Amino acid sequence: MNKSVCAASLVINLLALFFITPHFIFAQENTPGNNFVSLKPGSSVQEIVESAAHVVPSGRQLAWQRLETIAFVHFGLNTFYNQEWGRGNEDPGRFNPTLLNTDQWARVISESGFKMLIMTCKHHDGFCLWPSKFTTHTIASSPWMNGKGDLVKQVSESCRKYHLKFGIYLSPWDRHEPCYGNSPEYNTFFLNQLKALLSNYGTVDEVWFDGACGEGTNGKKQVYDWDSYYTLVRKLQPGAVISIMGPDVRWVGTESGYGRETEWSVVPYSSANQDSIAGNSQQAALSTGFIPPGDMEQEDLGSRNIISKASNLIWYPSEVDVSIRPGWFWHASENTRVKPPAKLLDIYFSSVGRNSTLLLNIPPDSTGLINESDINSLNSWNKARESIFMKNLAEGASIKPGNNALNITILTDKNDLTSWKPGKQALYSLEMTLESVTDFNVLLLQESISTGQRIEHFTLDAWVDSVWRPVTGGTTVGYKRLLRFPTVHSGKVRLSIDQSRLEPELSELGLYQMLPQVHVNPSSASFRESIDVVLSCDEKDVSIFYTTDGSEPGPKSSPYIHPLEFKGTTDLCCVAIRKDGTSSFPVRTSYTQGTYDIKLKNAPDEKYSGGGTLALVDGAIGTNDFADGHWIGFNGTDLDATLDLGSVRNLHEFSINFNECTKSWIFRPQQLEFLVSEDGEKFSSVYKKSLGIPEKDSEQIIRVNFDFSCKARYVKVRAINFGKLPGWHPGSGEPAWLFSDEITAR
Ligand code: FUL
Ligand code: CA
Repeated sequence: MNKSVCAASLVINLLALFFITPHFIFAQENTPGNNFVSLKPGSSVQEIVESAAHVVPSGRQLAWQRLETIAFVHFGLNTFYNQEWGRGNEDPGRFNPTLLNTDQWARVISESGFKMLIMTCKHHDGFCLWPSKFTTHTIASSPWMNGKGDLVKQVSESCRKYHLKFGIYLSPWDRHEPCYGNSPEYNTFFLNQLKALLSNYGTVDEVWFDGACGEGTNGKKQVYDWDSYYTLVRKLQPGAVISIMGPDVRWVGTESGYGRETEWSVVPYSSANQDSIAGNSQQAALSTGFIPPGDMEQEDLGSRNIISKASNLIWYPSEVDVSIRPGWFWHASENTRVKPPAKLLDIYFSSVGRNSTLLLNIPPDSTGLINESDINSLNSWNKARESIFMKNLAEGASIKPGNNALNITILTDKNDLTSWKPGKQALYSLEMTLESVTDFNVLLLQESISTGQRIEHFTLDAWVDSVWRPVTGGTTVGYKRLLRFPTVHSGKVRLSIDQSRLEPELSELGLYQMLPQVHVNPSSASFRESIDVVLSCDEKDVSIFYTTDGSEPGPKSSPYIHPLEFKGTTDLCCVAIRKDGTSSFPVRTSYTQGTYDIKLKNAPDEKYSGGGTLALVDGAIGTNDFADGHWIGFNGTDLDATLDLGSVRNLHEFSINFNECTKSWIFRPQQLEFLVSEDGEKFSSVYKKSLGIPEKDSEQIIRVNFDFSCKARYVKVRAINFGKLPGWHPGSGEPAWLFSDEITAR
């Protein structure tokens, strides 16, 4: 996906969220729990904290939270136009998936552990994947199934077949519909579409209203009648949560896949009078200046400090939406950029493991199938989660007496509905002797949220070398908290709840071991004559296997014994396998024989020479520390490098890194260009972009990576220095530094 579009959607999402209406009235129904509380004016902090501890999810919110992982499916005309945001003038004639099979979608999604599928029935381009009666901009005008198909129907049926719940995404922003912007007329149009989707496709469990919103074809801004939309959803699908621009589920505030470490599901709603909101909610929202907790930059949305200033509190849990690819829609060029299983696992720990649900987007391709590359990544991700969470090492532990007669099985029965209360005291610690002395590096905790979210701080210690050593800890737990830490070898642990709003209620506790991890040193490099490569693993009882033919190694592949010596260009793939068969993720590296020659037009600064120009192609990547010896720095001048690959090769991927640290005067280049040539004389440009302007306190590595197929022997990289430091900078007017490392052309 085009970065500026992605950024734009984020900004629009944020902006849109500022105008969300506080719809207490919608939030409140659907018991069992009271998910809203109005605080008495003048309440003490203690009283507010206790009230917060009693706010609980509504029935639909609880059911939704327990799903944990949900798949998002972006599919539509954009898939055929190779774009992210259609303009609304696309030709339905282009919609023609020749192999479409929604059973394949549902099977892949359900086999990957997801519990619901949310379908983009209509995205911003206005194109409907069902034959809507209210517009001709639908699949009925497409060649697919001679215009007789109903994709929403097929998807909903496949979901039922594979035991997936079904959710709908219907974009309020419609760039095709001519009446968009004539507010009452479009609201009726939208309600008609919504009604059709909620009436004809069985049970709907989530309705996802996007925050992205802009002008329609006539340039007018639409005023959405959210109240009517919500009323209709409640009437026709009372079990469905309404998300993002809705009262039940909150957008976490980022599309990166990473939620907050401190994530409260109980957050303030503005100090508004409930009657007036019920009567006239839109105006009330605007006049009270209510700002919803949608902005990720606000790290803390519900701690004591925040709720103590609130007038109303609401159960409003967070959802982390992220795509398995750079874009939300499928693009052929992104088949090689599917997030690898290790990244998906990291996202899982940082979303589900941080008291959120994960909404992972898996966009089918233009043939109408989920692509092999996505399936492979999902399979390994799912296998990894299964093997990590298969054996809870806390199972069978004996509890130190005095802990309110806890039977550990309540916490290890994989059932979040059975739970344990330590008694009246809010602080307590739970000491457990494990069945055996063992290795672990993951802690799982679950609170019984049907009685509220209460834990504010916890720590885990382990008995190592006859003393208690701190292992990990955190703030919130909520529905689920997962923490990773360096491997501990111990047979006794102690969980302490150091701070809690009221007596906490734990439903699950687990200790697990991550997959083994292989380390490869050096990781990808170029060399002149030969190179030695060392493989290792942090665990003792594992064997390492490798291949050099591109295939994924298994226990029958070559075992690693000594450092490997490669004399020619080699692609290496290795895994570590435990005795019980648990395998690490495969690690792939490549070693290119160093016919590389690299010439720089401008000499780098002596202090930041990277130890020679080869530093730019040696496979050792510069870290966040610009002075780590890998980075090559230019003071006021440009990077102008020419690589000679030795012979003409087929190239398909290019990348380069820049270090930016504005406080140390290191700025990104203003412009970057890649050129290629077969003869070293005639170069043609394959990439040219300006890299934008940094934020004031930017400290980051900027990686530019793009795919382009060509034949070339020479690659020229030109990065134009940012120039004079800008007015706001203490060094204003002085020349900026440019720091670069690792150019790849593969
Ligand atoms: C955003 C949209 O603009 C994107 O295209 C995508 O649908 C994402 C889930 O939400 O706001
Ligand atoms: Ca339990």
